[in-house]
Amino acid sequence: MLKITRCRICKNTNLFNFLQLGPTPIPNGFLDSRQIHEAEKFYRLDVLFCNKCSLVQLSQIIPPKIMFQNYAYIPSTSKTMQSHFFTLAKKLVEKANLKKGNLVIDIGSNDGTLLKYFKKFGMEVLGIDPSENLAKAANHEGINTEIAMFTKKLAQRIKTERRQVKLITATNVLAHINDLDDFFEGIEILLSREGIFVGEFPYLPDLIEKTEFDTIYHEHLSYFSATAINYLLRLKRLFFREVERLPIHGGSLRVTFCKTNGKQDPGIAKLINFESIKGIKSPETYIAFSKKVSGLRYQLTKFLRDTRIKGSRIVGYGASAKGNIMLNYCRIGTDVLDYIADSIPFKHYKFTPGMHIPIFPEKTLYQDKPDYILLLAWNFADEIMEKLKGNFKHNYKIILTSPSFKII
Ligand code: JHZ
Repeated sequence: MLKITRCRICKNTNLFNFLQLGPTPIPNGFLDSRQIHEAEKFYRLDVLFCNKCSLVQLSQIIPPKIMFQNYAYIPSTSKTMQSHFFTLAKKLVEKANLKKGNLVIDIGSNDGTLLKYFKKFGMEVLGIDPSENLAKAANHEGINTEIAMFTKKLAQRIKTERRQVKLITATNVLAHINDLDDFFEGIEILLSREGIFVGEFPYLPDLIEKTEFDTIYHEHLSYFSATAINYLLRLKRLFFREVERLPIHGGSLRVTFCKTNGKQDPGIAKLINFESIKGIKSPETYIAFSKKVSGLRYQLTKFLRDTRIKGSRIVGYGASAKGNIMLNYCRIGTDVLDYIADSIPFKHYKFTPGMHIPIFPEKTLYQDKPDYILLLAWNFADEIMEKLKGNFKHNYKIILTSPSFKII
């Protein structure tokens, strides 16, 4: 396990360790009935703040081979992600002035959900993703995918074999990159002069505002603000062209970078100013956040314990990575949740890492009629509650932890 000694963006060595989520298993590491009896690896989750460039980052780095070998995040399983990616593809075809047959590259392409839409719009596509299981599925669906991490070296090979491209996308992957210098040198090599790079990632001020500490996990090495991104780009030969806040994943930021210094979106300066007012550059903000996290744990665990003592039954919904952070940090096990219902067959009849809660198909829930449902995939709250309303004819309550702790 690698421990960082300096900031990933500005190389500052004076980093403030403001939150320790404790020893935690890799949150996408679902276990089968044999593995729950085997020794499990736990890794520290300490969160550092850099007072020079404001990047928030993990202190430890787990080798990608361990993290992504059997990656369990599959965006195509949610309508929310599908419509998000359709809208994004439609918007970018126009914005990047793409013509039929133009090549679009998606870094961290996962199961190819985004690229499928670009293909529908007549583009040639290439995905890059280190997860063998997902890349194989994408190739099977006709989405040409390289099983690799994106590096400067890979960018050089693609440029030689093909050509530079007008559009490179990277959604929910920038936070996963350890060597940002190598990554952006690769972008500079691969992006054509008039090309655009569009990235999306969870937005740090939303994470703080809504106490979304469960989105802090081993694969998310960095937690970006526009301030930190701006600092990073000033060190690169790329220009910060546009910014857009999005509701997806509890609040994300969409950024557009270019190679030429054109007209900058005034929203960038406004957002950096907003972040300064919200205290994104001051350590006190992170000390207060850390206290909010402990407070949320107390509120949730007290409610769950009191509810169980009254004899009510509680189950989880959405076996997500963030859900496993919540369960491990709050020590919520089968003494509280009978099981977790989930829509992804790959997770059915497996167990969650660390707390070993069984995962069953959604239909179990509809037959079982529990009193309370702890929503562990709150990033899809609307979609999930819509589905529950359609399938549940008895009265139950939902326990939400984000944007705040509440029972609905
Ligand atoms: P899931 C994701 O994390 C992916 P995660 C990633 N780690 C990231 O960067 C952050 O967001 C931002 C289930 N579900 O994987 C399916 C239902 O059961 O999207 C999933 O198992 N019924 C790259 O892992 C889980 O919920 C439903 O109707 O926290 C969602 O977890 C729906 C819609 C989902 O989030």
